[in-house]
Amino acid sequence: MKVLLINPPLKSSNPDEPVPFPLGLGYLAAAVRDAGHQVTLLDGSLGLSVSEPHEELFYIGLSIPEIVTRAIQEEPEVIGISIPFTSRLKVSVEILQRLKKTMPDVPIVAGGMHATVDPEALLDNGVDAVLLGEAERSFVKYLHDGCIKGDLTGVAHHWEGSKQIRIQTDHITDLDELLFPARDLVPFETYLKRSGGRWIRQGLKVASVISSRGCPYRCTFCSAFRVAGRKYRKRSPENVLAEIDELVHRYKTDVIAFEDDNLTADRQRAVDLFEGIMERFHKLQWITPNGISIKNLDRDLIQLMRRSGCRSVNLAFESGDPHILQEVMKKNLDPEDGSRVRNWCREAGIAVNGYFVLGMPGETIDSMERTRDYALSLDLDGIGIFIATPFRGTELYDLCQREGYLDAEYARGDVLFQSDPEVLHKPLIETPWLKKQDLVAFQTQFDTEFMDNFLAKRPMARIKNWLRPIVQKAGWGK
Ligand code: B12
Ligand code: SF4
Repeated sequence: MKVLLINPPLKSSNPDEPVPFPLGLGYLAAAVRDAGHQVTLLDGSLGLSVSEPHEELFYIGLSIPEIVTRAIQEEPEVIGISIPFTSRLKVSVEILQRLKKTMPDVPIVAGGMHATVDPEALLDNGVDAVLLGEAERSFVKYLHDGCIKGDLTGVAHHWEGSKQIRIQTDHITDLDELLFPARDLVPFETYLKRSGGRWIRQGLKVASVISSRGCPYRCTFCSAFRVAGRKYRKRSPENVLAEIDELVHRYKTDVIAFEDDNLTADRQRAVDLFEGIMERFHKLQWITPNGISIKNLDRDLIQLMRRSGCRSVNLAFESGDPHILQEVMKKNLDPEDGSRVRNWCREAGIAVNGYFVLGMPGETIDSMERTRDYALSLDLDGIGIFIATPFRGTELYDLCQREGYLDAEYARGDVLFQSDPEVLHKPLIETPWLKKQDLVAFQTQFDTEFMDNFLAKRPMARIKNWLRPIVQKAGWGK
């Protein structure tokens, strides 16, 4: 069969946003090709960045008419569209409705994180089937038998006038059985050219790798378990090293970005993997942009990480308020744990970027001040301060809906409104303890204070920051 896989365009406040290779579609394409089908991967996020009138965000990627034209040229028998983020649902729905109009006989299948947690909305908007969760196996089965025959689980589709949803009952147990993502189906060098600059120097070639799936923890704002489950499944170090080998030798990658949900949940596997990297790839650097669990780090492991090329870690500190951290976020973490790990990283020479979330239910100005003071005390090398977003499929969403904390329009369930990236950029929770405008003002002030503090302690960074607008204006460094 001729299968066309589409990754939708994205929106970002940064026109130079690094565009990552869509790993999920890469895994899927490899599995489908191996089953004898002809696959094309059309990445709609590879393209120009365009600022749109009256919008705060830049549109990054191909326009919808361009995507439709390319799709028609491919003459596919099945189209698959990936919806990993809620923020890409709106544009995905626009694309698939146009495709349905132009090619009404071609079945459209959706998958990815948002599709998994909200399949009904997609069925209402023109999708023929949604494959829920991991889909390397189910997509191959679907292409063979459709939704009805066989033993397909993890699917949502229309059946005899109503929607039928069969949840995914099994995950792939041996991840080494999976083929490496089909990076050869795309101009992979283009991603590498646009990959630096986020948490690592611009100009370095960064490629993402997932070395394990699943996370046993239960953070209330997280939906990762809806696709990958709570059971930690890991690839063998040899299997991961073979993929890194391909990235280093075939694609000349400088940096590996591990995007695992929980890279070091199995300590011995982590040790074997890092020792393998140290022995085989002397110049390779690696980072953890998705965050790495503070709970699963110790001094010896951190020292080994540094020796094996780890240059920076992103740590999910989340909050400096013990109540918010433990009772509201259910992080099973103490701020003290974070400070200790931060010190071990400093000792080892690993830079630390910190993630924080403000505005969870129960958050007050006082608790946010505790978080800000905590963050400043950590003397971080970089920071991401996020406003809590109640994504579907999370405990946070259910709690806010139950308690009436959700923004009224967001709660109404209008799919296009709910998934508008402009909307998702703003606070969507209002509680008796904290007003939205106070939350936004605090976030801005926190960001400024962090930057002032950071620049005061780092003279070189101060000079670079001062030169940046001049360099940008002159067009150097591009
Ligand atoms: C890597 C990653 C990123 C990377 C890059 C992702 C990419 N390639 O585009 C970066 C750093 C850019 C990123 C950014 C963000 N991320 Co992120 N990210 C992830 C992470 C850790 C892993 C995704 C991944 O590669 N998984 C591995 C592959 C194998 O799995 P997969 O993509 O799900 O694909 C499988 C299935 O879903 C399915 N599938 C996928 N596509 C399709 C298509 C079809 C047709 C079918 C049938 C099946 C199918 O089959 C695949 C193979 O099994 C996930 C957590 C997670 N575990 O999902 C969060 C996650 C997806 N991110 C999340 C969020 C919130 C964000 C940000 C909004 C964070 C922020 N505040 O800035 C931004 C938004 C980016 C944007 N502008 O749109 C949330 C999403 C919540 C939501 N509903 O939107 C997640 C779930 C994390 C969480 N803790 O909740 N992210
Ligand atoms: S540790 Fe990370 S992946 Fe695991 S539940 Fe918490 S946020 Fe999700």
